[in-house]
Amino acid sequence: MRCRIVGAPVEDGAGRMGCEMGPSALRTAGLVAALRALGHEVVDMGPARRARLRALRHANAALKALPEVAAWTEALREAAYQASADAMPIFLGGDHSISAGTLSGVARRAAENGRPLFVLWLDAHPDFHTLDTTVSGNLHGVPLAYASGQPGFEGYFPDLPARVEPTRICTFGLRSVDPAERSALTAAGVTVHDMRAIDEHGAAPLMRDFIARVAAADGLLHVSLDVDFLDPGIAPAVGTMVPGGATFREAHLVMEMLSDSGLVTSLDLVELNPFLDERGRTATLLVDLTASLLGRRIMDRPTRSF
Ligand code: B3U
Ligand code: MN
Ligand code: MN
Repeated sequence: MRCRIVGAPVEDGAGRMGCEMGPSALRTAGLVAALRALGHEVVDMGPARRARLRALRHANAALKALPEVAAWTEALREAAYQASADAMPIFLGGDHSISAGTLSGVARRAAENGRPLFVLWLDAHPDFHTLDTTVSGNLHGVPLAYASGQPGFEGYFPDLPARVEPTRICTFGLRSVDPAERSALTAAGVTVHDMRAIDEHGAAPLMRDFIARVAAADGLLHVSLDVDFLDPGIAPAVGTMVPGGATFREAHLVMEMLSDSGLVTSLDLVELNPFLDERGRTATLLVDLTASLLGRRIMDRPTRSF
């Protein structure tokens, strides 16, 4: 497999600073070497560059950094479209607003190739606010709504070349959902496997069903991994700590099942805030999860010290 690493040092969409250092921390934690050790060709594209800012005014006074996030979306959409031509892009966030760009870029690629695009959204939050419904105004709360064509982004975010069909989205690990998001998710037909469902059924059968759907449709699969999918006890480097997240083994099992499926065509690693990390443990965990996604088996896990 050829992987293209694309840096997205963005923190404008988060409520606090630090995610800009995410790509550096993931590189320091050995992402490139880990993937090469698995036999993959890794091309590090370096950081993407933000597009030009446009003055934007919106009725929702809570919105923060709208021109910045819109400009990053434009740049990352292009970077994602290019990088997905001949490789599996791995986007290093950056806060989750980067997925507005990465998803719209890979969606355009999928549409041009005549393949349905599926999305696995591993996150405590659905990030399904629109510019009108967000209360915090932090734009890492909107990328999934934007990329799936929910209304209200026209004239602010770039026009969508192709939208992600909401019924092909599976959110996994949710445990913090705002009322406006809940009704929009239901109306749009997005699959929701919240933490309660994972507790009750286990991650494996839920993943197996979703993977079977993607395989049956001959789909492409974009995985978006927000650090807060993981329990804060194992992944402290995150701005918003939401208790009750995925365990170490639940998260690895998801990645191992995805690896076995051979279906994943693009990946986001987002919301790592290295300023809040403890001796690099969250960055290291993300590298190990990515290695599991790309073929590292449990019996191959080397001993690590922090
Ligand atoms: N839904 C809330 C909280 C949130 C979303 N994403 C994160 N936090 N990381 C919001 O601000 O929109
Ligand atoms: Mn998120
Ligand atoms: Mn989140």
